[in-house]
Amino acid sequence: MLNKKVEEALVSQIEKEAYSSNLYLSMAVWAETNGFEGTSKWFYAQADEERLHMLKFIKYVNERGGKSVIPSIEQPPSEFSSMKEVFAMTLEHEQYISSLINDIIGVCVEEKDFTTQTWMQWFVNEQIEEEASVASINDKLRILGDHSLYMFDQDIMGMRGSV
Ligand code: OFO
Repeated sequence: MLNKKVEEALVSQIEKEAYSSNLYLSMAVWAETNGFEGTSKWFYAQADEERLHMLKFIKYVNERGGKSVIPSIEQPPSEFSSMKEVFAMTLEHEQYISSLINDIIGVCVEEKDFTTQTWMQWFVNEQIEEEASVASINDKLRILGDHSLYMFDQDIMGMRGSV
């Protein structure tokens, strides 16, 4: 049976992953309606992965004797000023998610739930990959500058890590 505090921490992450998915859907829409087809594909794929993260939390909580609650989700921003802004926000968001994952692990340790702590390791690795992948996209954008966005958009799917 899942410890109450651990269950609460896991259930609160369901909303964060759902928000991540919708945030990236919103970015996909922005990219698609601004002519950046490659970038929109990247964000649609990213949104699908975030939904899978959400499902992982839902299933784990239920399997361990808890009960997942499906939350309402805050509306993400829909207007972005530039490609640079979109990816700077993405990196910041992933860093925020990594800090939440660490907090959940902190609760697991406090409550001596070492099974969930071990299970959470998958998310630790996932965040390492996602942060690295988005940071390298930000580097590429900085190097290319605003005048080579066509090339960037053509290349971006090749920069997808195994997330
Ligand atoms: Fe981006 O890994 Fe889930 O939120």
